[in-house]
Amino acid sequence: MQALKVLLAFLAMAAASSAVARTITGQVVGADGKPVANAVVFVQEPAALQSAAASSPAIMDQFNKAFVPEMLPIAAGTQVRFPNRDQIRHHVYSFSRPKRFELPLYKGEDAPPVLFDKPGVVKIGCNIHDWMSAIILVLPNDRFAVTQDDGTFSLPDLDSGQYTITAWHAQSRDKTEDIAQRVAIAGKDAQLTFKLSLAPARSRPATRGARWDQ
Ligand SMILES: [Cu+2]
Repeated sequence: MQALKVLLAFLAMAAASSAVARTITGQVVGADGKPVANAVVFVQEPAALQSAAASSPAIMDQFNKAFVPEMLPIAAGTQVRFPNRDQIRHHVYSFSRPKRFELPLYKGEDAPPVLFDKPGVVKIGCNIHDWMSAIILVLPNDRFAVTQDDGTFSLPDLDSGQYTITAWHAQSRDKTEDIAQRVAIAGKDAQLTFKLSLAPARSRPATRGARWDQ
């Protein structure tokens, strides 16, 4: 009888804890141990996590002949708008495998939104201004976080279960699957640290804003 009581108490506890969503916090650091900002930490598996209801489109502006932001993480199935806030025309395109598209020369809000339905790295460019570049990181689901200046991140709202979590950065030499970590969430928050090997940042060409390209 005593054993049954203990078992019932344990089951009640397990049920209560599984109903509470948990958070994974942690930090992304470089090979030198210094914090890495603007890394994206995301749930790789299970890929088919329930995402929140389809939200409004994400935005990648063009302003002063640059994409803003230069790195945009989104969940697969999200539409992105590319409003042009310059007084000149841009011609936005990508040749990347997860999404090939082209928005021929346009101004203002004239370009239709683009649907990104496959996970992966989509490099964005402008046909007119070679130095304009950005990345849209299409993730398997909406459980992702971007690291702060101190390299920390917080992935909230995770139910109990097994997850594969990984980290990506525009300059990372590591494949996301090689640095992925398995985590069991069982009624407690979890902590993770990712170490990335970063390539040096590419410097911007000095031609930015030159008259001849208008
Ligand atoms: Cu342009």
